[in-house]
Amino acid sequence: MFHARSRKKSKKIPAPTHPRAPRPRIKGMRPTIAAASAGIACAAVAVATAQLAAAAVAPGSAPIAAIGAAVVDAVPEPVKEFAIRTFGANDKLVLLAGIGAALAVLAAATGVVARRRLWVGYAVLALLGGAGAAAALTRPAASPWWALPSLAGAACGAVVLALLLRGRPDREAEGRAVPGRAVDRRGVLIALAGAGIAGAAGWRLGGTGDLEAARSAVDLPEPASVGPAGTGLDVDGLTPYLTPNADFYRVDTALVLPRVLPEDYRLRVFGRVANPMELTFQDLLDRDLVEREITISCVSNEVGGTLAGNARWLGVSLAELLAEAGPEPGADQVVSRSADGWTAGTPTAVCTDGRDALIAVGMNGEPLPLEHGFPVRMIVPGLYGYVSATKWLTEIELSSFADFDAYWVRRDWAAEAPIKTFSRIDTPKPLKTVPAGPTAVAGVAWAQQRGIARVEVRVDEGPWNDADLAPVIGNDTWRQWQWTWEAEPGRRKLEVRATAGDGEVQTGERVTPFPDGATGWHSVVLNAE
Ligand SMILES: Nc1nc2c(c(=O)[nH]1)N[C@H]1C(S)=C(S)[C@@H](COP(=O)(O)O)O[C@H]1N2
Ligand SMILES: [Mo]
Repeated sequence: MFHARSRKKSKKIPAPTHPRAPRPRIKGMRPTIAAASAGIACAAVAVATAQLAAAAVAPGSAPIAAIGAAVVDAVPEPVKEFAIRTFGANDKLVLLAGIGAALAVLAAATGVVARRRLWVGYAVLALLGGAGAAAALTRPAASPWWALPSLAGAACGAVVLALLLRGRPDREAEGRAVPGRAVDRRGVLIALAGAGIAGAAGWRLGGTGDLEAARSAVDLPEPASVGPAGTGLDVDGLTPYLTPNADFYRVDTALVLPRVLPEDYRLRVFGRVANPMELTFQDLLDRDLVEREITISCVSNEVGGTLAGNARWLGVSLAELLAEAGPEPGADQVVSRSADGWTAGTPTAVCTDGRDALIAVGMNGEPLPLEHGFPVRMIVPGLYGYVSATKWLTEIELSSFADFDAYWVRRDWAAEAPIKTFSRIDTPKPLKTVPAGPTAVAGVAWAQQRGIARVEVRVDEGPWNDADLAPVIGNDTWRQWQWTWEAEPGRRKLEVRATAGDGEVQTGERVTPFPDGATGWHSVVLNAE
């Protein structure tokens, strides 16, 4: 009551302006800014201490990572597609930055309110700490310890809040007409500095240094069986035949890289099998390894998109492993699970039909990069990644399609998803101006398992022209193509289509990636002059 009255009064009777004051101050602005920065400092301390605690528990247990992961799992399909389309490979960064920004705004507002009603500050901290802990505990890989970082962060934030907004609500303390607690401004700076140090330490300790070291220490054995090596065409602007690891597309739901050290690694093969098995990383390396060139691609790839890559994968035959485990009749689904609880479901028949389905440990002559599943992932030629290419693989459970829906199937993507015939123009680029006359048109095409038999290009919906194809080593890799175009001046449209090894001509009907992969011919519009 007293505050309310005094505020009203202050509106009616403006404080006298000192004659020498350079400019009138907006009343209450400075204490408000101080309070907002106190709120941000509290949040920074809370997040930083949580990050530090998470370095000891698991990086995924940090509140921002956990809430982000929960958001990733919960967002409706159209939002996810929009995010991938708009932000591409930066979608994870955008999400984390968004959460950080929302938190900063909330913290500033809370600081302002808490100057007068301290309990609101504690309540918000308790709510956020609880939300972080709940999000962490519901992560598939969580242990009860995963609640700790959020709770520790909230507790530290509360202590800092009490220290920064010390004393009784007191308008005299500000010498202004706006009531509220005095903000310890020096304390705000100290808290921000402390948060910076704790956050940096947490970042470093929770970083990937030990994983990188473990990866460097892996000595991959020579393969017992080496597949043929493809060669590429040499055209400027054409996607290289083998994708370097550093350029390989990355798609997964992991905001924080799952940490799996080779010495701790176990692959469990269980479920509806006669002989459940458990293999260490060394057990895998000790088996006969095969090396094969296989192109993998993502179901979210749009017409003309780049969510595909071709690598030499080194690994254990999945079919051999399954033969030893002995799937029971009716166990028609191989459920693969990652260290962070993501799942894919692959038809057992596909895994055992003689194709090079692999439990992979190597990629282009190196241990798997951390982002591509270190130390062990699955690769199954012919199926989109979400139903076959589990990274950070730790479990293979024999089940049935009737009994289990994997991660994306629960989100209404198709349960079975063979790769659709795809072709793309890499060069020339859209909207480019090219000189009239002979122009190299080139790109890649793929239809894993069936192979690419033919690629055709047409100009302005004229007749189709056969492109030259790179030599082929098998049906599981993409095939580069090139065609020399006698460009005539004007605005031109180039289109490409492929024919798979089984005679199927790529359809021109445009459909979106959801629910089982995009179709349609890729076209490029440009100017010739
Ligand atoms: N653990 C895990 N594995 C995963 C995914 C994932 O989200 N989590 N995404 C899959 C999808 S959708 C694709 S397309 C491929 C991509 O593999 P890459 O990132 O090595 O290119 O990984 C698959 N394996
Ligand atoms: Mo994917």
